[in-house]
Amino acid sequence: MSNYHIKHLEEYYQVYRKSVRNPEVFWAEIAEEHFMWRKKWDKVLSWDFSKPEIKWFEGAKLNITENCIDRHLYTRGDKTAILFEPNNPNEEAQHITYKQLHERVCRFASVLYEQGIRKGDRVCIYLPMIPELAVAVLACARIGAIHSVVFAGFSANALATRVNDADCKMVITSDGSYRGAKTIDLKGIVDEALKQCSCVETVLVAKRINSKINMKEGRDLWLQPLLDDAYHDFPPEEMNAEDPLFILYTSGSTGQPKGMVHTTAGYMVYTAYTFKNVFQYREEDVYWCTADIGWITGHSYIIYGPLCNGATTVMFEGVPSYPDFSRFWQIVEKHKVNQFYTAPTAIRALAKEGVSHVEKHDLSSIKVLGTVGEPINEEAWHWYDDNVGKKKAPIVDTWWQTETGGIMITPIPFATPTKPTYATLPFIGIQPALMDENGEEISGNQVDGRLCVKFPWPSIARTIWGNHQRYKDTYFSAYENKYFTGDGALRDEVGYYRITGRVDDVIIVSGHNLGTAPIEDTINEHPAVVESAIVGFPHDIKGSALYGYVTLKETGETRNQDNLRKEINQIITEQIGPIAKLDKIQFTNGLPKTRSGKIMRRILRKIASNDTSNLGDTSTLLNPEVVQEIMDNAL
Ligand code: 7RM
Repeated sequence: MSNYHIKHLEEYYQVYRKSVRNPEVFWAEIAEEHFMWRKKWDKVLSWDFSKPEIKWFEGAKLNITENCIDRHLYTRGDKTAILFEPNNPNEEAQHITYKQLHERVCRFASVLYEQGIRKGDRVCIYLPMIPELAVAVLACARIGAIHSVVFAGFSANALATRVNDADCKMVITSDGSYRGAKTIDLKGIVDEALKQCSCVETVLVAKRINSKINMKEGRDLWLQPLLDDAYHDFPPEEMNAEDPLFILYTSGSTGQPKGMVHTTAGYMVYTAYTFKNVFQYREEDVYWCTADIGWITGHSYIIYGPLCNGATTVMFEGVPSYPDFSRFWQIVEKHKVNQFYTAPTAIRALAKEGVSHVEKHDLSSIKVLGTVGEPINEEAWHWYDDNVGKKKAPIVDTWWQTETGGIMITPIPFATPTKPTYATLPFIGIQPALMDENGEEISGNQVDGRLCVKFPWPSIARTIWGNHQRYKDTYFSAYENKYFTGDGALRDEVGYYRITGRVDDVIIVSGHNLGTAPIEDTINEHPAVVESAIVGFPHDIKGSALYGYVTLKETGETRNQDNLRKEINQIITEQIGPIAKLDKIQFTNGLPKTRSGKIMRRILRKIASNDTSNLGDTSTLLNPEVVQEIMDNAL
């Protein structure tokens, strides 16, 4: 029996028990046998959820890129590491071997070094899904700089907030990006953002769309000539186990996004181990995760987890709908993809277009299907199972978070029997708990509650950049001595988990987590607006869409309401990004509030979802009269 590669349900239970009974012995064994260390650890784990402080493999020294690249050079140097599929299907795919990746990462690391970047410096990466993005991430890791990837769909304002929060010295971007038939002026967005950032000294610009852009003298440099002149070998910096590897921002329920900090050794061990088992990756397989590297799924399961296992990982630049809705399946056929990992929102969008697109292509290479990002509804699950997996490929519904670094609750394909809409069982080493309203853990099965985790796992985020107090308040204060996920879940009769969704004020739109607070703040900047509240409502394709209740300064506002709606969505687009636009905007004379002044979102959610038969307890409402008015005018 190998603890590293689990193949049967019996094995899962055995290894799981071992991992829970003696976590330190278990994780030390995994770490020892499957990774390269410059120096071994002195202590496997120390933790205290009340501070909170969590350390794994303390005293160890390593570099994650040595594990992701260098160690494969002799055994699989000519194997494709990254398989790049461009936006335009007529542009040739690129097969970047482990040897080539090594050289590209070394050259990029040399450039960073030449430009004054040192261990511990923060580098913001704002790039489309092109090879330079993966190379830049790995180059930072190689020299020990902390990367902060910002999804290239975010607006200038959102970018500026993140650059400033992490105090980044450098931004890496491109002249532009392709998105289906459109191009996006990324460099223009960076220029706009950097008007608000004084910390950035250098901007490296990759060429992608060959557009004419403005290069700011003394700050902006074209990347390619620097790479051409750079040294092709760069020794990996020796990092401590708990040195930060990256910061990745996730939206919170109030204001500022949270810069989740992930550290080196534990993150590496856990993402590699989960990747191997959750996707049952075998040496000759081609693995494809459709996420963007701007999200945690891309960090852990396009870059670090796959490369640590010497896998071939596909990087797709485009969108599922270009040139038409068969693109995903055309790519699966073309590259003979064996593991395919995507989000429910993509599955629903594709299902809506009918099965003809799927049927045109040979998908027989597919062995495992994955889903992540939000609860998958039963209909989408079956569509995926029937039409993509042809009922032969198990679906791994993987529940996890930016904060958890790696997959937490998931089936292990061919071992765990799947059940539609259930993420099923905790992964090895994960100890979930369901909590009731009184803060007590609920035991037994067929129960539901708030999902917590009782014991640390190697890839848990260690802090929020620059704000440890907020880290403590958000994740470790709701329940004593437990990590609180913010999600609700139920546990069925055999102990399978089904995640029911967020219990806080984050709404997941098309797989993107959007905090309601920053959107409301933005709307409230409009001169005609008094206040606003955003809630989610069910949407066929996006999973959830945004419904805004907006109170205007002058009741009986004489201006054209449709124009106002356009203006509101316009400022949202400018300040946050088009993903945060509201599908519905209802103008109100007031918002239902509790006596302590908190908007009762529960009621607004029910009205938005057209589910007003029972509004629940409204006795704490200060202004019950507005509820009727809002119901009467609901959209
Ligand atoms: C990986 C990722 C985290 C939130 C999480 C959940 C929701 C993610 C599932 C899911 C039901 C799933 N990170 N979520 N996966 N809900 N089933 N399989 O998505 O930080 O961006 O989002 O996403 O609410 O708390 S994330």
